[in-house]
Amino acid sequence: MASDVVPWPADLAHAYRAAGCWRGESLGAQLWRWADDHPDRVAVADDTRRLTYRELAVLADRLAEGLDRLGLRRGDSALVQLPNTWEFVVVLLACLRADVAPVMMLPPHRESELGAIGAHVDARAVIVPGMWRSYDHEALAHRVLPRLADKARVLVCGEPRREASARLGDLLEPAPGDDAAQRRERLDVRAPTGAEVAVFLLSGGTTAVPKVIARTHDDYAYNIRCAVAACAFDARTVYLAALPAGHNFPLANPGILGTLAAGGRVVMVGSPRPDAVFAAIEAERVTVTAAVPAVVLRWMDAAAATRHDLSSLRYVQVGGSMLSPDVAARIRPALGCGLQQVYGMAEGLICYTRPDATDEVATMTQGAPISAYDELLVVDRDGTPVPPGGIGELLTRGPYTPRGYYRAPQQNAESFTTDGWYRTGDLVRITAAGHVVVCGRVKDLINRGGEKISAGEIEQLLQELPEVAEVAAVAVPDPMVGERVCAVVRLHPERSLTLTAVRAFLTARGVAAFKAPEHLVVVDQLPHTPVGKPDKARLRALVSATLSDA
Ligand code: OOB
Repeated sequence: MASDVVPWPADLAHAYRAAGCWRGESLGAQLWRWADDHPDRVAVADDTRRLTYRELAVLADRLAEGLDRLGLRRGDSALVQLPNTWEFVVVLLACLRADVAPVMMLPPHRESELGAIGAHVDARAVIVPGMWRSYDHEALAHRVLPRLADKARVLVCGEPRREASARLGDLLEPAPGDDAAQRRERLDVRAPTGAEVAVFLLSGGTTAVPKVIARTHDDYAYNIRCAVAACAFDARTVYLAALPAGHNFPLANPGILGTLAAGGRVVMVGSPRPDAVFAAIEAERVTVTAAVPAVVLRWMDAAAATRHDLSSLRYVQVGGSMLSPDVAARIRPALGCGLQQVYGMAEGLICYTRPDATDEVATMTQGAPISAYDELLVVDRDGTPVPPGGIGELLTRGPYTPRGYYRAPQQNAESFTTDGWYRTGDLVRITAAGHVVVCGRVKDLINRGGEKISAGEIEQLLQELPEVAEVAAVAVPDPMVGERVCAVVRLHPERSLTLTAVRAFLTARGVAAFKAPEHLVVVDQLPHTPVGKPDKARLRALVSATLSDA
């Protein structure tokens, strides 16, 4: 595995260790430190179960050995596609204890995503919920098995319907003579080093060649510590995970792992719908939660009429896509809590406005980096640094921003400079006080309510349609979700195509539903750039003119 992960240069790795950023301790080993410190405190709750820190550690260890019995070995990986439930947290920690890297898939992903990513990482297992929202994830998992490693297994959280699947509940049961202390020792002995892969995150806008980010124990643990400090999480923190837990934001910024590291309580809720979220806030006295702008807008609309008591909520953290200053300013009046803006990415860099920020900073900026070792550089199209305060593409490096994607040398040549800077594809300016303001982007993706959709992926798929001569996918601004996908197509002579047909085709190809175009514009000619690529700027103008006429 090691050679597939681009390492930090040796001198920097040494410096990060010397500075105490990287401690050489696995994330799994930390679990027992937390459990020893406060065994009886509630660590995780959902609407079916509450687990203390000690129960969580015992269950995670049991499952870690269960994964071993299923044939998963140190250094293997497993696709994890679970909704926000207590089991998600147990599975995550079991993987970290077993040195099996979880690949953080999302519940809407289908064959296309699970297959491509599972093949890319050579996954040894798929961990799914069985039935979830009327969809059979167990059947989905079995369909993708042929693309995964030899003898890969399906593990079902719930009641499996096929004999070949393993049942998560069975692996959580104590075996005769179950001895937590001995098991803990057995697992401690095989604990990974800091440099090994802890989790695989998916990059926003996964392309045909999946962009998978290997986060090491050292780098992720450091990221989590810095996020906890920047957000002042502590033992009194009650964090509600309402966004899909596999995203870097709710997973570790500070999210689930940061709350546990701080000794607080994590509350898992299966949907970001206002009714579910408000009920959980009231029931658990939630103090902080995270949302993308599209979700916080729904909460704000619903809050006026709610009968639930939201008074425990101190902050809502908002990030993942553009938040307008106007919406930002309405959060406190609508929800009765403060706003913390977050600008971050699965690739590493995380910025926050701090809890004690002035209203102006909290509403107008996306905050400052969490580590003094984060390097930020704003450059123009030629890669030349712009003058202070100027707008340009943000490049970044640092102790928790890996130097390349996993097994993707060609993609890396594009996405990273030769001296290791990650090209975020975001247009930003940095204020005199050091706060980042996101102004736009140069990368070709569509940000639909925080879910990133690669234009290239949609174009490649739609090009398979026999009716389509040429296609471009562009973002259409939307007041609720920020952006929606619009497919602009030139058809072969005498052919026709409807939006319904486009969407049905993508469903049949096993593509996550959130990626399907919500607008279709048929044109006689696509505008091109001088090098012959579809001219996205002109296309966006054309689409907004066409749709506003309609
Ligand atoms: C988060 O992570 P990803 O990997 O899904 O997406 C990263 C991209 C950024 O490059 C940027 O284009 C966009 O999402 N983004 C924002 C933003 N935060 C992220 N665009 C405008 N304003 C913001 N505040 O989205 C993510 C990961 C960790 C924490 C928070 C968000």
